Amino acid sequence: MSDQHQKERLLKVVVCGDGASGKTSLCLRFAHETFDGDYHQTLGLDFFIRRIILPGEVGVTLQVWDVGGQSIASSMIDKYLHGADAIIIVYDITNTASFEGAREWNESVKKMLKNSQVLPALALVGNKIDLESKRQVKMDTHNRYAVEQDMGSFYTSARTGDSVSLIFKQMTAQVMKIPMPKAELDKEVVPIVAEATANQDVPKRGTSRIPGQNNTTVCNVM
Ligand SMILES: Nc1nc2c(ncn2[C@@H]2O[C@H](COP(=O)(O)OP(=O)(O)O)[C@@H](O)[C@H]2O)c(=O)[nH]1
Ligand SMILES: [Mg+2]
Repeated sequence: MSDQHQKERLLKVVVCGDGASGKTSLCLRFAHETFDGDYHQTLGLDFFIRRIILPGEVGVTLQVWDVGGQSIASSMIDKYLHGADAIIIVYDITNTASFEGAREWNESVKKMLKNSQVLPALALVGNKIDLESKRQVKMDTHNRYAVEQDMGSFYTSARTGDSVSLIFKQMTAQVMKIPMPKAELDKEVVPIVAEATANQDVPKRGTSRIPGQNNTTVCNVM
């Protein structure tokens, strides 16, 4: 039941992983519904903000911290991670080294948080699934690592937008301990289909979804 007087929550979500894995693109897709095919290295830190509505009309504002890939070696990293409610570790499925980078990020994050009283929710994100034909990191490798490390597991494309808002909704629901109906989550998940690499046009978002089922009254991203 919704509580009219419930205070609106502000959550801190930190997005990290190796450079060029698609962190900024995922943040831009989530916060502004845009995609930029050019690479602009993130120096230090960027911020994005977006409000989402979870089941029960619970409004949550997400402050997303987009951490530059080189920050893993920076003395600022523990400050960036401090107080995070959720940490999203991104790698590029077409780049094995970036998966190794994701493991290193996870180990660093866990080391830094070992004395924290409340542990943030953790997620492993394999990005660039629109480039399925160039995949280097096996799904089995990803899945086993996510289970072993007790991380949420996602496959996304910042280019097409597939499953991007799913990460943020599901992680927020986990932090807020709000059950997400399976039917709602299923609407966000798009089957992984290889795309012809000759076509460089950005595919229309959601073209593989069932027509008329993109919008939800239960869980909206605003
Ligand atoms: N094909 C494809 N390219 C992507 C995707 N996400 C990011 N990119 C591209 O990968 C490069 C690095 O992305 P960026 O978001 O800057 O990576 P970051 O360094 O992790 O922030 C850019 O050229 C993006 O356009 C994706 O899902 N699919
Ligand atoms: Mg970046």
